[in-house]
Amino acid sequence: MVQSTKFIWFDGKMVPWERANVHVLTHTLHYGLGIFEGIRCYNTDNGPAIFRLKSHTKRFLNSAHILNMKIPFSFDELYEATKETVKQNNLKECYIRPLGFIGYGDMGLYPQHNKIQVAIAAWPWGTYLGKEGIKNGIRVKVSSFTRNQIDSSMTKSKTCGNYVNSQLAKWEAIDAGYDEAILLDSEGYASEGSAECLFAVRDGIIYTPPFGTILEGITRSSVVKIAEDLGYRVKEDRLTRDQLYVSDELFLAGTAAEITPIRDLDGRTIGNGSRGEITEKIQLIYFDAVHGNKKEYRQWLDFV
Ligand code: PPE
Repeated sequence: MVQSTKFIWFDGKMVPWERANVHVLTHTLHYGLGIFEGIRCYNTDNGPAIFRLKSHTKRFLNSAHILNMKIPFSFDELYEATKETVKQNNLKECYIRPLGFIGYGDMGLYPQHNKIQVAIAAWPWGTYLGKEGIKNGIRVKVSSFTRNQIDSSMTKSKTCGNYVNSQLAKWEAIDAGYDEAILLDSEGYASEGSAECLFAVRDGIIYTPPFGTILEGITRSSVVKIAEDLGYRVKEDRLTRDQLYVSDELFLAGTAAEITPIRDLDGRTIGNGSRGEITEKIQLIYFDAVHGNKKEYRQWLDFV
C-alpha cells in the first residue's frame, strides 16, 4: 500500500492527504482521458533534489497540449508546487505524481463544463522492480499484447488511458511468473517495457528503439547522455525480438524502475545471466548523478 504523507497539492492548495478526494462521477475515472507524470526526488549533500523537474513539468504540459486539455496552471506554478509538495511533507527521497484530470460535471464523451483539475502527491517509494532486480537483473516476457499504436493513441502523451495496455502486459507477465513485460509494436519490433524504455548492448554498441510508439523517456535521454559521455556509441534502431535474445546485455530505464538489468527474456538467458558490464557502469553513474555526486550532471537537479 502506498505510504501516505501529510499533504497533497490539489488545485492550487495544500490539502491533507486524506481529504484529497473526488466524486465517483469524475470524468477521467470513466473515460481515461487524463495525464500524469512520475518524478523522483533523491537526497544529496545539499538536501533533497528533484531529478529533471523541468523536463517532467514540460512533458506534463505537453501531454495536456496533445490531448487539448487546458491545464489552469502555468509551468512556473506547477514547478513551484512540485517542490512545495516535497518540502511541506518533509521528504528527503520520494516519488512524485502530478495528475491532470477532467473533473465532475457532464458525463459523455464531450464534456463542456467540467473543470480540469490538477493534483501533485509525493510519497516514499523504494525500488520499482526490487533491489535484487537492480543488482542482478529481472526476468522479462515479451507480451502477447501489441503496444498502443501511434494512429490510435497519443503515445507521446503520458495519458492515463494508455496504461490499460501497459497493465494488460504487466499482469500477463507476472501471472506467467515473470517480473515485467516488453511490448512489440504492430510491425513486431520491440517498443518498450510496460513503464520503461528499453536498451540493448551488442558488441559494445548501445541500441535503443526510436520514438515510434514509445514515450519520450527522460531517463532514456539521461542514459544516452551518460553512455555517450563514457565514449559509447548509442544507436537509435529498431530491434527485433530475436535480436534481443542474442544481445550481450539488456536493461530497462525509467523514473520508477531507474536502471534495471534484464537477465532473462522469454526463458533465454541474456549475456552472463546477471547485470552486464556496461549496464553496471551506466547504472553507477546514474545513481551518482541523481544523488548529486557528479558535477557534470548537476544541472539535472532541482533542489528543493
Ligand atoms: N515508457 C513508459 C510507458 C512509461 O510509463 C515510462 C515511465 C517510461 C517509458 C520511462 O519514462 P521516464 O520516466 O521519463 O524515464 N513510467 C512512469 C510510471 C510508472 C508507474 O508505475 O506509475 C515512471 O517510471 O514513473
